[in-house]
Amino acid sequence: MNPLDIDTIAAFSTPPGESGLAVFRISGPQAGAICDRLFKPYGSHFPIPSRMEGYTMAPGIWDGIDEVILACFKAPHSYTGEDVYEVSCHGGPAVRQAVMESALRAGARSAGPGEFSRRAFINGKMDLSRAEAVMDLIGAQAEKQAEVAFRQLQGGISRTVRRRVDQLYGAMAHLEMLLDWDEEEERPKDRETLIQELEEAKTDLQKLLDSFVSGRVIREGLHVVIAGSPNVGKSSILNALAGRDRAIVSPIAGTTRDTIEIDLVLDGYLIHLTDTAGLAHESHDPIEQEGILRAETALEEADLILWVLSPPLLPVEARAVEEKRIDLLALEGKSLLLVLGKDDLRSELKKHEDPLIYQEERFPHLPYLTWSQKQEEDLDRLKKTLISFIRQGDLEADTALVEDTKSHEILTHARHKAAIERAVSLVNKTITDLKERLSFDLVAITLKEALTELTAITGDDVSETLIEEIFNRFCIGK
Ligand SMILES: Nc1nc2c(ncn2[C@@H]2O[C@H](COP(=O)(O)OP(=O)(O)OP(=O)(O)O)[C@@H](O)[C@H]2O)c(=O)[nH]1
Ligand SMILES: [Mg+2]
Repeated sequence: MNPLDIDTIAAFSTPPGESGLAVFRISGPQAGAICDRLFKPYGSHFPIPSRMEGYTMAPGIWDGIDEVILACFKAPHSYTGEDVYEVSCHGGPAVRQAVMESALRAGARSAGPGEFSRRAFINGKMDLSRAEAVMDLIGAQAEKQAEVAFRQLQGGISRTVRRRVDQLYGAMAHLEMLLDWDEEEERPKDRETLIQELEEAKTDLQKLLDSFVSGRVIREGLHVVIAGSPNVGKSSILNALAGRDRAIVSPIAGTTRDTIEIDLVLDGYLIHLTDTAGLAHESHDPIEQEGILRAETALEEADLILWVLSPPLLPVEARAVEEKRIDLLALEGKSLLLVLGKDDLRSELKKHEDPLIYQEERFPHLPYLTWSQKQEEDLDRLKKTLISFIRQGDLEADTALVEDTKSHEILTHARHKAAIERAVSLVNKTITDLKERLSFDLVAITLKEALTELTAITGDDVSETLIEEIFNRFCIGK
């Protein structure tokens, strides 16, 4: 595109409100000329690339309103690959408005969401998965989220995917060589070698897919829901994990009537924790019924359910209803941890009232944890179990033995996962077609489709609509 056809965009990179400083960015061919009109240097010259210089705002309506620092990054050595000017001004509403209005008046256009990053992508400064990582890094609330985003930003996923793409291109080259030969010249060994190459690529892609379970949880946070009958100690568990009295706790059954959601960070991992209204087995109170409905919705969205069973155990009829509910959740493939609560009362209980014996008899297949809010080590154990679940998808793994997120590449985006899944299924089809002795030109078409899926992850081969969709999710000023 002719550089004269590209307009110059401007936006604040810092959020609205009062702050010590605010950062304003201008990118495009006219960025220098616009700044020339807007700011008067303290010294005699315009900024030297990549050096901070002091300015006042130039005469005009906003004359004398602020002193700013300008940093200039000349194309192509900038975030967007264009000329970029970064203005640090004071971060109040009037100054922000002054800077923005002056820039627009001087010929800049207000940048849309993600437009700076979109330009960086178009100018080859970063690929699509790295651009997505920029957003993840900005949105990261917990250390591990930031860690995986930063690794993606450094090109971790791009490199892994490109290695797999090269692998498939290798197979493609092999296939094209065979295509040029006569059918009679084909040896069975050629097909076998090709199948082997494709099998290797498939295994590597599958390995990457397997990392998505923990990758998604790290990126989005783990949704943990505390559920069970009324008065079993659910809210007390939420408060213990939160380290503060967030939910009301009382000996009256039905204290929690609505779902209570909090975010907490454990060992750098983000957890969305939800306390629910006790699942009363018979209720005619419309508010309680609504609470139970909300609890059921939370259960549907949970990655992990802490089902609390505490003494006294329920009467037989209600117990059967609860057991059915737990069985159903397990059948649906939900991850369940039975929390055998009020463990401090166990020594006073008769055998038929003991939750531990009950669990062994009725739910021997489900993982469990004994819990008392009066035993400090129980909180530690519960936290460790949650961390091991995030890292390994396993409630009983030893956290000391579990690999850390740094040790291998992790897939965190649903978009990447879906593309790899499609690629795996296409590679599979290629293998089957080769085994069924389909002609090489047909096999090549399927393999090409698999390659297209993978290159869409890095954006090497991607539709305009997808680019639009991805960058529209960005914030303004990035
Ligand atoms: N002995 C003992 N009592 C506990 C423990 N945990 C909670 N309790 C008590 O059990 C009662 C109910 O606790 P909550 O945390 O409000 O129980 P809940 O399951 O949230 O109850 P609802 O919101 O009514 O469904 C309170 O009196 C708590 O003090 C525990 O570990 N040991
Ligand atoms: Mg409660």
